[in-house]
Amino acid sequence: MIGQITEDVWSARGRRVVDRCDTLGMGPYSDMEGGLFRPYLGPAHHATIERLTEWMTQAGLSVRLDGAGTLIGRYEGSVPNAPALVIGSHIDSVRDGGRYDGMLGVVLGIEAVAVLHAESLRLPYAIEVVGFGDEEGSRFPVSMLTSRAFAGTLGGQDLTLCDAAGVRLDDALAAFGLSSRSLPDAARSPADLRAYLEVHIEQGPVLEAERRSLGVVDAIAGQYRFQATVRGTAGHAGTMAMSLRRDALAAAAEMVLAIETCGRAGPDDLVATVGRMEVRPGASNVVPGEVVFTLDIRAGNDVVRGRAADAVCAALHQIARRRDVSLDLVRQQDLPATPCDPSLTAAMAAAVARTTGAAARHLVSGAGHDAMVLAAITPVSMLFVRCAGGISHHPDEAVEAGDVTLALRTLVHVVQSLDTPDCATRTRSDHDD
Ligand code: HGY
Ligand code: MN
Ligand code: MN
Repeated sequence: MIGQITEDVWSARGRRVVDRCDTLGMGPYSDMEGGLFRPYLGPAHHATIERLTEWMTQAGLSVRLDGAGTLIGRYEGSVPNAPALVIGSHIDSVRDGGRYDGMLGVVLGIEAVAVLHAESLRLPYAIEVVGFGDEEGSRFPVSMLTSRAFAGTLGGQDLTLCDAAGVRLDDALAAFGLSSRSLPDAARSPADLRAYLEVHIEQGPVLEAERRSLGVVDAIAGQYRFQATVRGTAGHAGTMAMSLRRDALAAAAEMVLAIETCGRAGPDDLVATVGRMEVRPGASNVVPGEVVFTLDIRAGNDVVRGRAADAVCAALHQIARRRDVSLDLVRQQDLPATPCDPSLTAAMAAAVARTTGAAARHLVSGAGHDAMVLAAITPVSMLFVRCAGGISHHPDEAVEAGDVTLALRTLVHVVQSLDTPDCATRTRSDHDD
């Protein structure tokens, strides 16, 4: 076990995690001026991998890039080829996003290994710190591409998927020095892995409202992604009589309100969102002929989510019929609600209690995470860190260094506690951090 580490050293390490996330929150680690946008396989992704490789190497990790572009740092254990403990999150971001969503879990994982490395401590299993390149789906229409490649659940991914600029996924992989043929090589065997731990900002208001630094995640809400295409008739804004119009945007607008009504009709954890809409031809003096919009439906319970999706689909088709427009509604993704592993979560909760002095707050995550994909091949647990105002997917996303320090101490504690056969039941109260 690690020796006595002073409060100052822990605080300095927590501070460094925050500073590193801040460093990566701007150019060249962002592909947008004046904010953060780090899409999968873009120049910022490449620059970020280079910087993370530098920090991983300093922390004693040997680094590689897998076939999907996931960065993997490995810290060998004392028992060769024992199943590895994986710690990680995603390094991509939404457009004009925050500096800590995803990246905090990767940089904090590196710092946890740096603590062990500084003590020349080797556990009886390897530790891998991973940075998934696409969790948000902010470039291509589907999300979790790289953790699904890692979990071997990518299936016959449509490599002809295009980003907004019309660049195909397989061409983007090639431009990054990867090949679509190498995607399957990223798949890991469940036998290789011991567990997956992800530290992530809460992206919600609960921990702040209850004045808590940390929380543990019992389950992650399931999510659907749809793409809706509404087609009417484009026409001259000055001469097309209102009574003759098949206005695709007016129909889509009514559909968005119907989606909101369905979302509000369910339990609090049911949410329905239209995040992006394209209006074509998009001229001020042309009645819109076609509208494409995204639809995101989530709930902690898959029955509730399924019923809500059915209600939304029925409502949208009814609006299309009444307005004599066509509606093409394609479900692009279905990520089931995912429980976290109970014994790992108990170990995480015990570590939170030890580092914070208070019983851990258990939460359901409304946000999706790579952990829901990794759960297909290994037990997963998530640790939430308070974020200011619960704000996320926004440049005002913020964390307190003190909370990050507590998260680091908790993670290091859990990592060490997993070497006991019954890690869930034994709290290692007699141990230094
Ligand atoms: O959409 C989500 O929940 C995650 O931020 N990708
Ligand atoms: Mn996100
Ligand atoms: Mn995230």
